[in-house]
Amino acid sequence: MRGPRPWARAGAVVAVLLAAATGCSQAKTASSAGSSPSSPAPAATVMIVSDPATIGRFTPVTVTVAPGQAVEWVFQDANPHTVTADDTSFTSPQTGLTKGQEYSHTFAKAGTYPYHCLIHPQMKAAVIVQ
Ligand SMILES: [Cu+2]
Repeated sequence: MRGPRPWARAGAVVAVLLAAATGCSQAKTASSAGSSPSSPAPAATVMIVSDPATIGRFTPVTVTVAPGQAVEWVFQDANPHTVTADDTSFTSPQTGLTKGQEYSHTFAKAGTYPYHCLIHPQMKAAVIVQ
Protein backbone atom coordinates (compact mmCIF):
# COMPACT_ATOMS: atom_id res chain seq x y z
CA MET A 1 0.00 0.00 0.00
CA ARG A 2 2.28 2.77 -1.24
CA GLY A 3 -0.47 4.68 -3.07
CA PRO A 4 -2.33 6.70 -0.39
CA ARG A 5 0.75 7.91 1.44
CA PRO A 6 1.95 10.59 -1.01
CA TRP A 7 -1.58 11.95 -1.17
CA ALA A 8 -1.86 12.02 2.60
CA ARG A 9 1.46 13.82 2.74
CA ALA A 10 0.33 16.35 0.13
CA GLY A 11 -2.83 16.91 2.11
CA ALA A 12 -0.79 17.59 5.20
CA VAL A 13 1.35 20.10 3.31
CA VAL A 14 -1.76 21.90 2.05
CA ALA A 15 -3.13 22.00 5.57
CA VAL A 16 0.13 23.51 6.86
CA LEU A 17 0.15 26.09 4.06
CA LEU A 18 -3.46 27.02 4.79
CA ALA A 19 -2.66 27.37 8.47
CA ALA A 20 0.34 29.56 7.65
CA ALA A 21 -1.73 31.71 5.29
CA THR A 22 -4.46 32.07 7.90
CA GLY A 23 -1.88 32.97 10.52
CA CYS A 24 -0.45 35.62 8.24
CA SER A 25 -3.78 37.26 7.55
CA GLN A 26 -4.66 37.24 11.23
CA ALA A 27 -1.36 38.93 12.11
CA LYS A 28 -1.94 41.52 9.42
CA THR A 29 -5.46 42.24 10.67
CA ALA A 30 -4.25 42.58 14.25
CA SER A 31 -1.47 45.03 13.38
CA SER A 32 -3.64 47.15 11.10
CA ALA A 33 -6.32 47.40 13.79
CA GLY A 34 -3.74 49.42 15.77
CA SER A 35 -5.43 50.18 19.06
CA SER A 36 -6.17 47.17 21.18
CA PRO A 37 -7.67 47.91 24.59
CA SER A 38 -4.37 47.08 26.33
CA SER A 39 -2.20 49.52 24.35
CA PRO A 40 -1.41 52.82 26.15
CA ALA A 41 -3.59 55.80 25.41
CA PRO A 42 -2.15 58.43 23.09
CA ALA A 43 -0.44 61.42 24.64
CA ALA A 44 -2.58 64.21 26.05
CA THR A 45 -1.80 67.60 24.55
CA VAL A 46 -1.19 70.90 26.34
CA MET A 47 -0.77 74.04 24.26
CA ILE A 48 1.51 76.90 25.28
CA VAL A 49 0.01 80.07 23.93
CA SER A 50 0.70 83.76 24.35
CA ASP A 51 -1.30 85.72 26.90
CA PRO A 52 -1.05 89.49 27.51
CA ALA A 53 -1.34 89.03 31.29
CA THR A 54 1.32 86.39 31.84
CA ILE A 55 3.27 86.44 28.52
CA GLY A 56 2.57 82.72 28.16
CA ARG A 57 -0.14 80.37 29.34
CA PHE A 58 -0.57 76.61 29.53
CA THR A 59 -3.91 75.43 28.20
CA PRO A 60 -5.54 73.47 29.67
CA VAL A 61 -4.09 74.49 33.06
CA THR A 62 -4.69 71.01 34.44
CA VAL A 63 -4.52 67.88 32.35
CA THR A 64 -5.36 64.38 33.59
CA VAL A 65 -3.68 61.24 32.26
CA ALA A 66 -3.43 57.59 33.28
CA PRO A 67 -0.21 56.07 34.66
CA GLY A 68 2.07 55.28 31.71
CA GLN A 69 0.49 57.94 29.54
CA ALA A 70 2.47 60.87 28.13
CA VAL A 71 1.73 64.56 28.00
CA GLU A 72 2.90 66.44 24.94
CA TRP A 73 3.39 70.18 25.17
CA VAL A 74 3.05 72.10 21.92
CA PHE A 75 4.74 75.50 21.97
CA GLN A 76 2.72 78.05 20.01
CA ASP A 77 4.18 81.30 21.34
CA ALA A 78 7.06 83.19 19.72
CA ASN A 79 8.41 83.83 23.25
CA PRO A 80 10.50 81.00 24.72
CA HIS A 81 8.94 79.01 27.57
CA THR A 82 9.79 75.90 29.56
CA VAL A 83 7.81 73.06 31.11
CA THR A 84 9.54 72.52 34.46
CA ALA A 85 8.26 70.44 37.36
CA ASP A 86 8.08 72.35 40.66
CA ASP A 87 10.14 69.48 42.14
CA THR A 88 12.43 69.51 39.05
CA SER A 89 11.62 65.85 38.30
CA PHE A 90 11.23 66.78 34.63
CA THR A 91 11.97 69.80 32.47
CA SER A 92 12.07 70.82 28.86
CA PRO A 93 15.27 72.57 27.67
CA GLN A 94 15.87 75.40 30.15
CA THR A 95 16.69 77.98 27.50
CA GLY A 96 13.08 77.66 26.37
CA LEU A 97 11.22 76.33 23.37
CA THR A 98 9.31 78.47 20.93
CA LYS A 99 6.55 78.25 18.34
CA GLY A 100 6.54 74.97 16.45
CA GLN A 101 8.54 73.01 19.01
CA GLU A 102 7.31 70.20 21.27
CA TYR A 103 8.26 68.49 24.50
CA SER A 104 6.77 65.33 25.95
CA HIS A 105 7.08 63.48 29.24
CA THR A 106 5.61 60.12 30.23
CA PHE A 107 4.14 59.88 33.73
CA ALA A 108 4.62 56.42 35.22
CA LYS A 109 3.16 56.95 38.70
CA ALA A 110 -0.10 58.35 39.99
CA GLY A 111 0.12 61.76 41.63
CA THR A 112 -0.20 65.48 41.08
CA TYR A 113 2.69 67.14 39.28
CA PRO A 114 2.62 70.94 39.47
CA TYR A 115 4.89 72.64 36.96
CA HIS A 116 5.76 76.12 35.77
CA CYS A 117 7.82 78.06 33.26
CA LEU A 118 11.36 78.81 34.46
CA ILE A 119 11.45 82.03 32.44
CA HIS A 120 8.02 83.25 33.59
CA PRO A 121 7.29 81.88 37.08
CA GLN A 122 3.77 83.30 36.88
CA MET A 123 2.97 80.57 34.35
CA LYS A 124 1.69 77.70 36.51
CA ALA A 125 -0.11 74.47 35.65
CA ALA A 126 -0.33 70.84 36.74
CA VAL A 127 -0.52 67.29 35.46
CA ILE A 128 -2.76 64.90 37.38
CA VAL A 129 -1.96 61.20 36.96
CA GLN A 130 -4.67 58.86 38.16
CU1 LIG B 1 7.43 81.21 29.86
